[in-house]
Amino acid sequence: MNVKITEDFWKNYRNLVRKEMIPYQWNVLNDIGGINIERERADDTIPNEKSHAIENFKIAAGRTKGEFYGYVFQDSDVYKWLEAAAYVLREDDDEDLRKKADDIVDLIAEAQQPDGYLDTYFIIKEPERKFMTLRESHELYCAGHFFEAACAYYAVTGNKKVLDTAIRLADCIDRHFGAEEGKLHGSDGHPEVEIGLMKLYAVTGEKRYLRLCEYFIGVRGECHKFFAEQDEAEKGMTPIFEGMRHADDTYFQIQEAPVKQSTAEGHAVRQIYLCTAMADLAREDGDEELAEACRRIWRNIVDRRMYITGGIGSTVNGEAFTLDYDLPNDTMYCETCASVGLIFFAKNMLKLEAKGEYADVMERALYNTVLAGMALDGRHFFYVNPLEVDPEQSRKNPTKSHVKAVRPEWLACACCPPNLARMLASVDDYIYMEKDGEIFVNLYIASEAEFSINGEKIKIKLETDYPKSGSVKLKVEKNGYKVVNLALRVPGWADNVYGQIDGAEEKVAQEDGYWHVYAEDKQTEISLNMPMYVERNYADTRVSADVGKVCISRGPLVYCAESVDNGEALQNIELLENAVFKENFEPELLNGVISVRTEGKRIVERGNGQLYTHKKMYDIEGQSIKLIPYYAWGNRGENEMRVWLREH
Ligand code: FUB
Ligand code: ZN
Repeated sequence: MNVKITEDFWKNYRNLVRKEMIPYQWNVLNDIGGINIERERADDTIPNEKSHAIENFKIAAGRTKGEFYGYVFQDSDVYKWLEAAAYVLREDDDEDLRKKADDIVDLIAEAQQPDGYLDTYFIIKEPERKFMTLRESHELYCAGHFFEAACAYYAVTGNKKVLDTAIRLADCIDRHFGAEEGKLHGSDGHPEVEIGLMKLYAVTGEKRYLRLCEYFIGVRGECHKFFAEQDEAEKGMTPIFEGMRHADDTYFQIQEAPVKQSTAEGHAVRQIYLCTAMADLAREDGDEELAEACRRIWRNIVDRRMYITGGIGSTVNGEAFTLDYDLPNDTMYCETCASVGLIFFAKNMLKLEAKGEYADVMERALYNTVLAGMALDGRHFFYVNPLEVDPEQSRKNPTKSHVKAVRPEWLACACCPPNLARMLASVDDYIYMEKDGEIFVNLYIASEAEFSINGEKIKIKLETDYPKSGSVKLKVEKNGYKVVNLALRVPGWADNVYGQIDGAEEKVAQEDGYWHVYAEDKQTEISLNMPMYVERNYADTRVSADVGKVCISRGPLVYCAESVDNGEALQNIELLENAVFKENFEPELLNGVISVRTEGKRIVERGNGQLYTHKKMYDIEGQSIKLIPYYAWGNRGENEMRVWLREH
């Protein structure tokens, strides 16, 4: 499958990745330029002077002398950058970028130890503790990110060195971990290596990597004992990651065997990365029990623990899921990486079974939390994506110090920015899916794609200005005589959908969220019209944070109010139950958005200064309200913002 994006909305993002994110992140990782690195929350122990990520590799390779600096998983920032660079090069070659990426591959290979071991923290700082502190060490987490980068870079450039380095590392891990006697019987406190191993298996066909992935997933239920033994052996030594040792079992995803799990627990990124690998493995192995576990966790997330923006993780404590319907809007976590991970999980669920609802969630997370994770300039990033923010409270209330109102230039814990880069650079991989001889269209992103199915070459031209409108035209072209089966997703948000095939009206019959059609002739034109209206959304009343509130959306985009448009104290503005909404495309606003306006109300304080009184001390006045897409918030300076508004 070969896909080229042609639509402005996404082309802009892709250009941003190529022209801004990749060079900018390169500078950060190389400590070039005076970039201000913010701590992700108020905690003086967080290392925020510099990235040092590439310098760590240079020291490990013996090219320079110095100390390791940064988080123990700093290597993964470089790997994610390399993976993003691979996707950028896939779209269009760029000599300078390829040279930089090749040089990074050389450096990584040089840092690798003769036995295949690779992790700069342990090579530089504590070689005697290699594989001794898996609860905290992130050694396999970093390896997983390297495997992902290596597979992507090898596929695009044919660079054999990167693949060989990855294979040597995988073999080293395989020699050390497994059920056999003499090996380590446990896994990493942060799932990720499993995703990387599945990719390495796909590229190399080496079954040991598949089985190692299976081992790492299966052993989690027994990791408690493994970690306890490692803790015991380490007694008296300085923890690798201060504070992490005492996190509970759900944080490390070791509370039970994943195959038995029913709810999404603990650290959201860890949980979602684990699920991503579980779904991939379940499909590859035809393991129905594991697939069932994936379905249960999926249901729990989507029906009870996910924000309307596709954010996950309700608390900063352990960056974690909490309990059903606990979805506070102002103290939540909603880490950018967690929504990127949710997209990975959704994609693997789709590969397991083609159900439109997986793509619905993919779209929700992508167009809302993931895009909001980055400023429109491609150089500022959120780690945490609130649905409600008051900058003054974030500054002064310690329980909200993680909730930032303006995206920092970089973060000490920099997992999110390069994760965003690799996600946006590879969005073309999420548009279509081939499954059992059928072409599924999951995301409506204008593009040209070529497929080869059962020996037949098929070209698809997808024309649309989505998400501005929901009109989609698919031009299917083929040379042979075989019928092409297509499935167009009918998004969960869409009503009154209608379709046409070669100009003739067709009923859009839906099965599992798809409209299945086929193209017989050499050229077939299929249209799908999904009228986009301004819609109100209400939460289940068990979500106490949203009771009495309404959220506005239009197509896949969730909307929000900012005080720059609506005045301060957004808690006091109210949308009317029978409001009439006006949509207005504003080309100059936030790179061109459709804003939504309506006449609403505002509570106006008329108190006498007393905090509490026996009678209402406010008036209600009319107020014009303006809403913008959530993904674009926080691009006009420090500002209050709310997704859920009171309803009058
Ligand atoms: O532990 C590595 C990364 O740092 C996690 O994935 C993020 O949530 C952040 O904690
Ligand atoms: Zn992150």
